[in-house]
Parts: sequence; C-alpha cells; structure tokens
Amino acid sequence: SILMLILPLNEDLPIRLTDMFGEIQSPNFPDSYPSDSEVTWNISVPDGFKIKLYFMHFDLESSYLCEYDYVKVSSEDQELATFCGRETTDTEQAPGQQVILSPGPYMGLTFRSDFSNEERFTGFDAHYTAVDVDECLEKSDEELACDHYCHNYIGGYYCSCRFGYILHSDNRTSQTACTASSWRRVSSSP
Ligand SMILES: [Ca+2]
Ligand SMILES: [Ca+2]
Repeated sequence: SILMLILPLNEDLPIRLTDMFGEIQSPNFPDSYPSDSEVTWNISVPDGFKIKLYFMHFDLESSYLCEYDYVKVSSEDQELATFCGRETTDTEQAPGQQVILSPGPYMGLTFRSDFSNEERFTGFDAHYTAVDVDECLEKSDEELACDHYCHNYIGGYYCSCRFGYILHSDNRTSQTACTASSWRRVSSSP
C-alpha cells in the first residue's frame, strides 16, 4: 500500500505502451500544456513489427533548435526526430504530415516544456500503429532471409524451396537453407 501511494507521484516514470496502436497526447490536451513538465512514453510492440508515429495536431512554443519546449522521438539509443513550434523553419522542425518509422519494435517519445507557456500553446495529439516488417524485402542481398523463396506475413515470414529441394533448418544458427532432396534423385533415376 505504500508503493501505491508513492508511484502516482513519481512523474519521471515513463508510461509504457504495449498495444498494437494507441494515442499519445500532451498533458491537459486539448487545453494548453503545463510549464515545467516532462513526460516520456515508451512504446514496444512484438518482434516482427515496427512502429509508425504521426501527429494529428502539433502546437508547441517555438525556440532556436527547440531548446525550450520539444517533443523528442527516439528508438533505443538512436534519436529519430526533435520537434517544436507550429511550422518548420531554418532552425526548428514541426512534424507536419511526416510519418516517423522506428527501425525496430521500440519507440520512445519525450515531451518537455520549460518554465513558461505564456501563449497557451495546446500541445500535441499523436497516434502510433504497429506495422509489419517485410523481411523478404528488407534483408540485403548479402543476407537474404531465405535461400530460395521468401513469404512475408504479418508478424513474421517463412521460407520455402524450389521443386526437388527440401528446407533444412539449422537449429544452432536458426538459419534455413534449401538442399537437394536425395529421395527425389534416387526415385527419378531410370
Ligand atoms: Ca515554454
Ligand atoms: Ca513480416
């Protein structure tokens, strides 16, 4: 019961989101956001998915290089974008119609406001959805997902082989390879 009293007061704890889609809003949205505020959301989806994020509304105080109020989007240790203002200028970037895609199944979003919000900026309304990774398209030529044929499906992929070959799974490396079927060679010889 002590923990239950303490946890809601700790505003620094990131908010964990694990659904396949969701909405993220600045504090008090659609009213103006409070000063001196910092909130982090950590999104995670299953392996085999990426996260697509976009903004339906964005209205933050503008500042040089977004040093006052900002929304930062990251994935693990990689920073994907920093946004502020209402429109993109030489020194600051607003999301507009931009879609941000995570490289893997994790995305973090941090909202931060400085000590003042005099113009009553209304903040942001963002949405995320999990999108399938097409492993058949995304693997490079040197590192093909499958020996012969690759079949993408939502949340994963599988491999198959040309006629006369069988799929061989190497449990140690979890790689699949196609090897000529010895049974076919024997049975088709005259
Ligand atoms: Ca501010
Ligand atoms: Ca897939």
